[in-house]
Amino acid sequence: MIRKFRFGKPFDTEAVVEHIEAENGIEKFDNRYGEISITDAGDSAFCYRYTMSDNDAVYGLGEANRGINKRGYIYVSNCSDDPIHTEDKLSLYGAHNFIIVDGNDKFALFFDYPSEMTFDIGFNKQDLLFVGCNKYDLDLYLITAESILDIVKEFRTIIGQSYLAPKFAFGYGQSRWGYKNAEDFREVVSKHRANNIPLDMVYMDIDYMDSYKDFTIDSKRIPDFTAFVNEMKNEKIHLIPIIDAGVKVQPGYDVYEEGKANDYFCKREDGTDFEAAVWPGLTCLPDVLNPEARAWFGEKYSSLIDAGIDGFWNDMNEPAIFYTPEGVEDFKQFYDESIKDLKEIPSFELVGRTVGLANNKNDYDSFYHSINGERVCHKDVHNLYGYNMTRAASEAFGKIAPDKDILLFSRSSYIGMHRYGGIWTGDNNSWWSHILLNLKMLPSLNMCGFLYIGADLGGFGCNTSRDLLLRWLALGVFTPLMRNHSADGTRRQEVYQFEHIEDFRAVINVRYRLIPYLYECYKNAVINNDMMFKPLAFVYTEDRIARTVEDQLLLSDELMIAPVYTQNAIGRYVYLSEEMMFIKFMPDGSINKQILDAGHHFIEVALNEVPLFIRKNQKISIVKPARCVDEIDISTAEFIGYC
Ligand code: MIG
Repeated sequence: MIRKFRFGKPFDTEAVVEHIEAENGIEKFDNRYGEISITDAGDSAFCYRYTMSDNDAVYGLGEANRGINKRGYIYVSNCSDDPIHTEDKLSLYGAHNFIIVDGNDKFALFFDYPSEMTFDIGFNKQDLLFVGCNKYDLDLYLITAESILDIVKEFRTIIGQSYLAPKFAFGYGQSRWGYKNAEDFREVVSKHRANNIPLDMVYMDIDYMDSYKDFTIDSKRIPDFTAFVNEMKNEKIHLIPIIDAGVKVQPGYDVYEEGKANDYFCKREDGTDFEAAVWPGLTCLPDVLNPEARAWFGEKYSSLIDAGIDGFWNDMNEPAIFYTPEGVEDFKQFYDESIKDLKEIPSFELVGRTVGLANNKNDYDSFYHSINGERVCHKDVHNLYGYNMTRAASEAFGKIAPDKDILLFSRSSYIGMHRYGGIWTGDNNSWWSHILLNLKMLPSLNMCGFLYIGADLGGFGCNTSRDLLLRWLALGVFTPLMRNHSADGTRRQEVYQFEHIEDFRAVINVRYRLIPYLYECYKNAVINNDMMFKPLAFVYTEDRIARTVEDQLLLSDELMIAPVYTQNAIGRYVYLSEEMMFIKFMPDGSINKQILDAGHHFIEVALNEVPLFIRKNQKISIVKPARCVDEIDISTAEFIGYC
């Protein structure tokens, strides 16, 4: 059952697509599911409190830090461009305000609120679940059902069907910030092909653009873009360009001129265009919350689609800000007043001030959207920007190329964006702990509607290592987006940079053997509002041990995955709640099978093997590997499992 409680005057985020009659929140909220207080006194105007029992678990929050069970920490929904995802971080790129309480009471809450919101889940007080924000304008959805899986399904039903990515998007993708010209891309393709490593996508990061201007190509780097896209097509490669949120301020640049002339950019309080520096220098932000501006910005993708492009990734759409002229002015003043004479350098303050130029709250508080004739301060709708940038593209695709299946994913997101595109989880690092974080986010994202998802395999920041990349790829085999991506300046991490390339081939081949099955699982999850990845706790609800397992997941109805995520390991421990068939994809293409009883086991897994578990009385189909999705031969399918 779903009930919707209204507090104050909420902004319509369009996260929920089903019409549900709103009840007066203050009068009608059922105290069995927590207490709500509202006040006009500034901070924490809205407070929700629920006393958790000892064994209650709390799930959800989509792209968030820490465990699958969120209990024990504090999280803040505030879309942030923060590339260092250490355990202490409260905010990442997304804002997914959906939580599920699983205990004596089973219920879920969706706080449809587009600005900063705090979820303290037993952090300040171990049995207190607290959710709060600074304005009491929101819709709160309360969902109850027999089981947690039913609750998720009910929620997914009201937020609408998830974006369905094309099948080629299940192929392997190679990406790197630093590829600059046609030759760089050609080399990536030819080295994969020459080494017989399957490949479907090559990602184009910001350097393909002319001076980082959206929807332009640097013709010195790629002289004839359409011809190049075609050349790649003939190699069965999809080129996937990046699009950044900010539009370069440059007289004569058509996107800038059009946006300016039509008032399609976000404004300062005085009505002038708000400017913020990102990669191109000063940029304007398309006002994607304004329906007209959104349609205009989306239409801009058509030049690339006309050139044959059929996939995009939207970046920097929190939106990320390196600095604003106003911020620099403040800094100058601080410099003049405090440190010019270098008498007493307040070093901590100097460092803080410098770092604080980027993604500064003052800047987010200082610009405005124009939404259906109303001026709305960005700070009140901050978490909706990436969502609506991606929505802009998706809505335009429906008009520009209705018959084309286009891959689209975003860095920043809010619930609702799941209908328009997928996400990647941003700038992780080449750390072993981030393999596990990648795994933990999968079910949490699925609860919130995001199904086409994946992390930068091998790690974006820092130098990767051969074993880390192999282990991470062995998890990536199962994630819808399987993309190797890394930052400029880090160790090269294309698989052909390492010794014994056959080991990488073995792992990536497993992906291709599973693509028909995986795509089917994914598609069914989209159509039926199901989760593709589930915590063991959602299925083995009566098994106390299974309920706390956080490094294994159920995949669809048939499988369990349990990747190795520690350095120098020869394998790992797994917990089976029921008898399963443990299979191992071996480097020679054979498949080892072994029935394991319920209980604890140590499984040995070498770096070039991929482990997988088939649940009792289930089977899956596998095919022969191919060099790209298009060449997968379905007639080679065979069943494996409990046949
Ligand atoms: O400020 O385009 O998360 O994937 O390679 C960094 C360069 C901007 C951040 C993205 C990353 C991408 C990088 N971008």
